[in-house]
Amino acid sequence: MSGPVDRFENEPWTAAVLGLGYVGLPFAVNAIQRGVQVVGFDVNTSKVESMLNGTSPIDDISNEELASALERGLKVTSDPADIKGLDAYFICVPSPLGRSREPDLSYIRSATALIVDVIGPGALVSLESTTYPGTTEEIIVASLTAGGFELDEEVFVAYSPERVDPGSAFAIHQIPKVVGGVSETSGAVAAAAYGRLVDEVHLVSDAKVAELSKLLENTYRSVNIALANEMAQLADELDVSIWETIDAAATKPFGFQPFYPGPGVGGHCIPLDPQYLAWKAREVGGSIRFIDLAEQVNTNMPKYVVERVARLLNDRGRALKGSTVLAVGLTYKPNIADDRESPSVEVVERLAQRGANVHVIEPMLTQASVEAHGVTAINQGATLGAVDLAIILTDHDDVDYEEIAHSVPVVFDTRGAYRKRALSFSNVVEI
Ligand code: SAJ
Repeated sequence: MSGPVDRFENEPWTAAVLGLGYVGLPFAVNAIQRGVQVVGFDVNTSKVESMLNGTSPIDDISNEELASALERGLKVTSDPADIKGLDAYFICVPSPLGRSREPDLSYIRSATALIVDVIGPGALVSLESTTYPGTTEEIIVASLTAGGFELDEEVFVAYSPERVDPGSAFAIHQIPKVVGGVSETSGAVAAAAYGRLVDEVHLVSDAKVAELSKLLENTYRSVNIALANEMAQLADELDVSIWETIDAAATKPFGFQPFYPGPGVGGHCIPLDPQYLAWKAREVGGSIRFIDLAEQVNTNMPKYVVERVARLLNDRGRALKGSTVLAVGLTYKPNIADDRESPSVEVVERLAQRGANVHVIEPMLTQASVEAHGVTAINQGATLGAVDLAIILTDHDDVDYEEIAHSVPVVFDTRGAYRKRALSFSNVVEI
């Protein structure tokens, strides 16, 4: 009888993917394409229903890709009985923050409890959701052991951080996968399994290394974006272009990665993941001051941007109150339809609260979802004659920036949208 490593490495095996969102569904589709028989599980029955009808719930998987995966054997279900006795279980559920910005592990806990009820001997359980070091052991191992399963004899447990990048040019299998087992044996089994799913596995000595590596990746981004944001404010005081400065520094072919200023930091990774690390640091009495400082700088950007708008209007004899402001882009980054944690939303809500009449061009969202923020959605090509100032908050490709600059007195560009497109207008002011 072959051992578990050999089994996952060389024989056909089945997998459950728990959570069919922006992480789980691409994971499931990739696994099918790599020859693993997958049952996708989600507690959201209407999401499952619409997937069975061929509608993908996320931008990164088209309806055609979903249809092809279903044809190749992908099953999607809300019934735990459908994931009974499979060879591997990949947990891809949300790990949000609670009301006081503490880790909310409730989704991981409920997915684990469900697995304990359906898992059979010899199975691998791998957690993919971003979390603090120690979670895999404290929740997954503890639950399986309490359920009577002996680690490394009857079950194998690992952590492998999701590295999905919404809108990315990289296919899932092209992105190296960090994998850490809760033991050497579990690590070897998990590495064998992931070796079938991706081109490169980076096996580390422990699940905690894998958990911490993901938090380092995203804390690194948060801190460097905050540095860019703070430098932008200083550069404005110095009357120097931060964009030209960054481009100059970026000519250094080593030791510098460019990050850019903006109206703040959105999405479901960068604003949240570092808070998992900050929480754990506080719990163990450590300190990680960069996280708190980066959060202060980044979360202050919407206010800073509104002040710059007020200043620009004031310079033209207009008060913010009563002015008509055109905002371009509400989603948290270009060309994707996701406004979760988007700083652009805070900017337009603050502008409206200060009495501005805010119109929004947002090609990626529906009129209803735009106007839910108390602003007026307008289409490209609408008459802009009454606009006193336009602000570029998210620079989608599908926007006519020249038309905007030709139609309004001043454009406040927080994304370098005109510079990126080699468009030069004297009425465009950069952050
Ligand atoms: N942002 C800036 N300046 C920058 C870069 C980003 O203001 O220089 C802003 C963006 O506008 C956005 C937020 O920060 O509002 C986050 O942007 P992001 O580029 O980090 O994109 P995300 O949130 O989709 O991050 C994901 C992450 N992937 C995972 O967590 C698995 C992150 O680790 C990736 O590095 C990132 O995608 C990526 O590179 O696109």
